[in-house]
Amino acid sequence: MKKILEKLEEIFFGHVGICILLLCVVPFIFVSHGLFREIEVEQQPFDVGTEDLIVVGFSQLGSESGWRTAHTLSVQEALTKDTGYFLIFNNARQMQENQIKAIRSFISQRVDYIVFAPVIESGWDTVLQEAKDAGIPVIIIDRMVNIKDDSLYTTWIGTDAWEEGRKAGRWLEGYLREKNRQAERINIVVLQGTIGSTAEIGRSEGFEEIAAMHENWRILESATADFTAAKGKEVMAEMLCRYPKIDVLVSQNDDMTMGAIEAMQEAGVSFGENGQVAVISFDAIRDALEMVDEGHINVDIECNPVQGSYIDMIIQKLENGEQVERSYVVEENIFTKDNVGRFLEDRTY
Ligand code: GZL
Ligand code: ZN
Repeated sequence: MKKILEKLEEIFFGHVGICILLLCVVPFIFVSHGLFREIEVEQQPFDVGTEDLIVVGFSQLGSESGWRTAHTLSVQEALTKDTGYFLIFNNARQMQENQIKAIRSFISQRVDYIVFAPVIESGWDTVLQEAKDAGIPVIIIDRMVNIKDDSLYTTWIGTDAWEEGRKAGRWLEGYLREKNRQAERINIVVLQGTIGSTAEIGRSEGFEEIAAMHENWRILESATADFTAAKGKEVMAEMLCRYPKIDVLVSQNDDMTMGAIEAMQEAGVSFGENGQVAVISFDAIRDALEMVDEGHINVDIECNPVQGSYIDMIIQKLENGEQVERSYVVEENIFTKDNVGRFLEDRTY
């Protein structure tokens, strides 16, 4: 948008020419040239040119989990009119085609930056090439893309999903040592997130890397529950029917863990600190940390959703013509009953 205004400024001198043009002619030109194509993207009709705001199109992958809600909030709180931004937000409801449509609409609206959290890693080469051809920088956030030409995005902000998976494996090693069960056969089931998403790939591979060092660990089954509580309950209920003895549940986000806990309660299977099934979860959202504190979840591997401020810092650098890193990995913790208490009170998400 800013680029069009600068162009118009070149053609007509003085503000009057612009105002007259904007008020009566420009909308017609845009509509007749299809620049404002009808799109199912939730967008506020942004006030063209009255303030010098940086227009950012944000394609969020969904609203599937408590973590995602916190992630969206952190972006919306960082990119406000007060901080100099006009944010166009789209929720893709965990469907890649909705994200591609949203990115295309941002391109046709000539936003200044595109920010997006890719639902899965594959399938982005074409639309990111279109953004590059339009000269719009792309900032990837949270999950990662798997593309041929890495120049199609400017930078990535996120978390180390592989390290999160390894942390889960290392915690289990310590837990079994403590219980003197290192040599016992350990039956493990895994609730995976969206298959092909960075979080699922990293957490699966990271945990399996540690599990491969213990031939007495048996991963009975890994199945996706798409990061939602409802699917988590459904898949866990099936696993409880299929496997008479489950020693460990590895659930790749807290929402699926909450669903799985309901399934275990309904099946009369004990879990958590003194239960039959040790529960390993990921995300560390507040509700789950309370369950760590109560001993219902043994350990929660944090994935930090507070990433919005990184976008603001990066865009400011780019606006000033400064170099930015190729990636920004946010800090994260691991919570057990021993340390969760001191984090609970001021946990905002
Ligand atoms: C992790 C993020 C995952 C969370 C889930 O980086 O992509 O997506 O772990 C969310 O809660 O659905
Ligand atoms: Zn409780």
